[in-house]
Amino acid sequence: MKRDAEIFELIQQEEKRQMRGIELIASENFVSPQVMEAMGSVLTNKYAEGLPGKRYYAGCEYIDKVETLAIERLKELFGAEWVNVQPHSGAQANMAVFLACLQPGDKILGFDLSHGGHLTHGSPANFSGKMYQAHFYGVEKETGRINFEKVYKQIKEIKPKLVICGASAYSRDWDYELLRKAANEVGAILLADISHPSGLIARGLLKNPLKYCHIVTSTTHKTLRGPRGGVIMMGTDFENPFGIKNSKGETRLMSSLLDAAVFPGVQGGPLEHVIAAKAVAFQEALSDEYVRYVLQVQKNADILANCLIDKGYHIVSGGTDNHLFLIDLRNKGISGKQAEQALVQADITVNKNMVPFDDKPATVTSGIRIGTPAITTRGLVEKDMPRIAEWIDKVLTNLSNEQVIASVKAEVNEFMSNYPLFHA
Ligand code: DSN
Repeated sequence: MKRDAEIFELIQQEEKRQMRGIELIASENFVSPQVMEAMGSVLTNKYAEGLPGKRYYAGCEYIDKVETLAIERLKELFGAEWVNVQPHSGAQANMAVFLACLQPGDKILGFDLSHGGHLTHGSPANFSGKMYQAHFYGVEKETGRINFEKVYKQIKEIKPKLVICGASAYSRDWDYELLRKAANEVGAILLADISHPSGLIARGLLKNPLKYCHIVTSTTHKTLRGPRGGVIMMGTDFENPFGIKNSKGETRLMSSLLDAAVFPGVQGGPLEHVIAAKAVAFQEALSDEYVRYVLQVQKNADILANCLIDKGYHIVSGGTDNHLFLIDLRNKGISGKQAEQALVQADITVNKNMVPFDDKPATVTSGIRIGTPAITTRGLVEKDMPRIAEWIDKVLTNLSNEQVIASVKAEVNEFMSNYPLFHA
């Protein structure tokens, strides 16, 4: 068959784009060659609806071993007692949890999207806000941080059926213990969506919610550095203390309700090539090299945030505990959209992002989000952060000066030509 020159040419162009730029989108990363090899394997040819040992299709003897390895490695990585590795994405992992635990119209309480939360935590634009009665908590105006005592009180007042913690743009750690205390007092289920910091949590750099939350979801492609996808995990809350029933009205263990919510609830056949790549990434994440990697991600984020503070930028909450931070650009008189557009001209990729109490719409925003997982995978370390801050500042203070932006782009391209996509 004739090779599809058009598509492969575009893939090559995308590879060049990734190679020449500084990737600061906090949710992106570069996978290892073996993760990519597993994703591009013959496993994509196989249907395997069901779970290992309980499939609706024949010929799953190798697939079963692959998925079992993914399950075992993920359990070890987070200290989980039960996991499901089939969700195609973080959004679908969350959807499965909602389907298993809630009835339409039930109250949920999540972190406000405009303060750093996620669409699937109750946004009116998402199924979670359309099908359930969504309430929100946010950060304090003065500190840019969540006041967990206040959230505790909100849980007691609202009495939601599900409390969601976790964010896509929050740079501080979470008080899972206090949230669980409040959840227990009102009989709520506590879900942590750790999609962003999961790699740092896995290797002990941040608190592990599996100790306190009934259910934990994550994507696998951010700090965890695996293929695009999702997972669901549980620590010890198997008993279904809430007496949730399945579609036949029978009380079931939470784990089997969640399995059934993934398939046949919200998905069909699992992507076994992606599950194989997840297994490879989980094994990588169990290695000593990966501990060094996540430590470096955290150090790079801290140093980059401080270099930008020194240049007069306002970092929401004053810094970071994890892999990312938000810059509130209002004191610089520019919007997130302008900043994003100018930086990408210099091959520095960030995303515009709402900041807490933003007065601009989501299509414009007053901020940008910056993360270090991808540049750290390429091999950048502490000494490189001042230079990146210098380039960012140069672009943002010369927004309409094409010559200055072109000179930064040339320096960025020259600098990044020294680094492979995946620094082993
Ligand atoms: N789009 C992801 C992020 O950038 O954080 C969240 O789904």
